[in-house]
Amino acid sequence: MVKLKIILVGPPEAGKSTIANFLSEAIDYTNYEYRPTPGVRILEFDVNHRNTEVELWDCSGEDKYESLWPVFLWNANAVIIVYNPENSNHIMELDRLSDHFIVKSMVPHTNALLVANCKDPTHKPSPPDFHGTLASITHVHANVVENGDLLKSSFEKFVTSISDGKSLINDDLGFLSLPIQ
Ligand SMILES: Nc1nc2c(ncn2[C@@H]2O[C@H](COP(=O)(O)OP(=O)(O)OP(=O)(O)O)[C@@H](O)[C@H]2O)c(=O)[nH]1
Ligand SMILES: [Mg+2]
Repeated sequence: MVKLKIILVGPPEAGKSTIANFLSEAIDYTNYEYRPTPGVRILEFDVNHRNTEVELWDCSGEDKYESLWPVFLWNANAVIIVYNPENSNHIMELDRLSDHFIVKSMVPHTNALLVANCKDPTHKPSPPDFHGTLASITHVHANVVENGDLLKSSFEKFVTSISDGKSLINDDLGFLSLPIQ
């Protein structure tokens, strides 16, 4: 059994909890009133029927929980950054998030995924012109309501690539994902 800790991070109201609920099939993900996640919520579920157990950490995007970022990152195998491409504040936040959760964390770039969560499916903004780390990681567009299948298949592919990579190395190397101070 391969166990993976995957953290979902990103600015407030980006849609992390909606995506976490959808992927884990935990509870209804549609039509719910926005309730900021207090700190973090941990969801456990199997993926791909291939002996992979995912521990998905649905992390709060609020600044007041920033002191918990090292806890979110502790022993993480992978990072998913969610943002709303229609929100310029979210786009401005991305460099800081990738710097902490990818660049300084030593989570390999292959274990990082950038998700543009378009809440309005009729509006397809062109992708921002990313540089550096953000340009080097896989970037997918998502809309759980309109195109959940695509999000689910992207997530499953991502999990498969991480668990394949993990089986090649010592499972106990999770400490490498600690941020460099
Ligand atoms: N229509 C639509 N609404 C969405 C979508 N994704 C998220 N929302 C709505 O956006 C709001 C915020 O979503 P959340 O998933 O709670 O946001 P979050 O990123 O977890 O926010 P924090 O916990 O504060 O960091 C909710 O009202 C959701 O219903 C989507 O794909 N389509
Ligand atoms: Mg949330």
